[in-house]
Amino acid sequence: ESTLKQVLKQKIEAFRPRIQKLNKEFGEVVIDKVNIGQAIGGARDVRCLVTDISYLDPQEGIRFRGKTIPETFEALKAHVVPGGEMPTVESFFYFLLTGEIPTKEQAQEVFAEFKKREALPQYVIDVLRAMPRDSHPMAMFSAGIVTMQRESVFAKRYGEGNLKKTDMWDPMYEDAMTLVARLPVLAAYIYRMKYKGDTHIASDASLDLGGNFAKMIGQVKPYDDVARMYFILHSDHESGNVSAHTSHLVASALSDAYYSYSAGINGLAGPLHGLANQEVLGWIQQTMKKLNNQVPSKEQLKQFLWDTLNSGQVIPGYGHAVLRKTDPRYTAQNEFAKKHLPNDPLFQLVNMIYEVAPGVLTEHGKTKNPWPNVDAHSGVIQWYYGVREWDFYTVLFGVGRALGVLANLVWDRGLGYAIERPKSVTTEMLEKWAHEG
Ligand code: AMX
Repeated sequence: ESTLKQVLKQKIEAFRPRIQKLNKEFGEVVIDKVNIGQAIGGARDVRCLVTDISYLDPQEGIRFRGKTIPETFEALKAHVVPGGEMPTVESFFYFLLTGEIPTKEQAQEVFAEFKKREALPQYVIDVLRAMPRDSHPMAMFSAGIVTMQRESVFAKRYGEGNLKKTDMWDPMYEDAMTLVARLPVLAAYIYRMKYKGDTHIASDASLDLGGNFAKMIGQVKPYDDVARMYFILHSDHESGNVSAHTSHLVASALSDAYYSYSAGINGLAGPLHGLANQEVLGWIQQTMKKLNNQVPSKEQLKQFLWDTLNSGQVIPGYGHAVLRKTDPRYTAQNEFAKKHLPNDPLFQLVNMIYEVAPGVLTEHGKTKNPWPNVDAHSGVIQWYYGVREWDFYTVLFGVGRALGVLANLVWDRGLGYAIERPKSVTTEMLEKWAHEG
């Protein structure tokens, strides 16, 4: 059994009494209340989910296991691939799952585990190939994932009828490891099938998950670091966002990781969530086109922003349901771009939008957060390195998001979280309560 699994077992068992005690002895302690606006408005800010994998502070942004993004990269310094600047996804996943920085040997074990599991079964390829070639890559990605459900160790063990609740995390871990290992291979297959003349590049047994993904889609250095950075930055954003929450909700019915993450991917595919990064690039390109590919002046840009808002559209990549400042995931990408593509015209435009859009959005007066989120930046870096099929950008998000979601699902089973079942009320009831004040 792998060290990671042993460490997890210890950690989960040591943690479980904390949840049991809270639930048994303090279950009645009130931590929030819900108003009509929240019931109508997407449960915004209602505190009713628990996770220890990451926490999103409205001002400061995400912390993974208590560490900010720069602190996370610093802590994983020993796992930077030689000649590169980003740590391996393998070391990061160990950290997300356990909260501990792995040793070189522990990260190497994760690497070896992924290698053992990564091969994409032929039947998945057959299903992808049977889909109309113009299907959105997110539809293919989701279908590919759910197709592999037949291999779920969790579903099999559950079906045998003697799986104890406290042991459920074990087969969930097995499924999570297989899924994380296979997702880059699945994503690369879709990419090459759809956009690169159906020519494919074999997986390289010597390369880490990020480096291997770069190679399989046909990229060279430093794109391997772009892949690692993307997957890490997009991994987790606490539990209430659509992709994480959907996966958690589905898994709460004891559906396995394949069913759950496929559902999460379907949520990520929405334009208000993960699809925003594709929309950002579309919006930027449109803007450039209108000016014969010249970088606009600030005045022109201001006008484009207003035109977008006045036509009833949102400015993609700006605003956030929780964040109230610039997303540190935006900042991390901005720093990478400053170093590697400082003169790229699209990058310059992204920076100019950052100077102009917050003012326009503030004047517009609707959004609670006029600052950019992760999606305002991601597409531009991809475009620069030649990944120009922007339909595909959300799939990259989905490969990364799996790390956080699946780490959460393992812990959900470990801590025995219940099936989700919030209560609904009728509009008549709301009106009655509104009337009564
Ligand atoms: N442009 C224009 N209007 C915006 C806006 C933006 N970028 N962001 C929010 N608003 C509007 C909302 O549409 C809403 O208008 P309404 O009252 O007419 O419905 C109003 O401002 C209040 O919204 P909010 O409380 O600030 O945001 P929210 O929590 O309801 O929604 C989000 C958050 C991200 C969906 C929203 O900011 C948005 O649509 N942004 C653009 C799309 C985007 O970038 N999504 C990616 C988010 C990150 C991710 O998940 N990948």
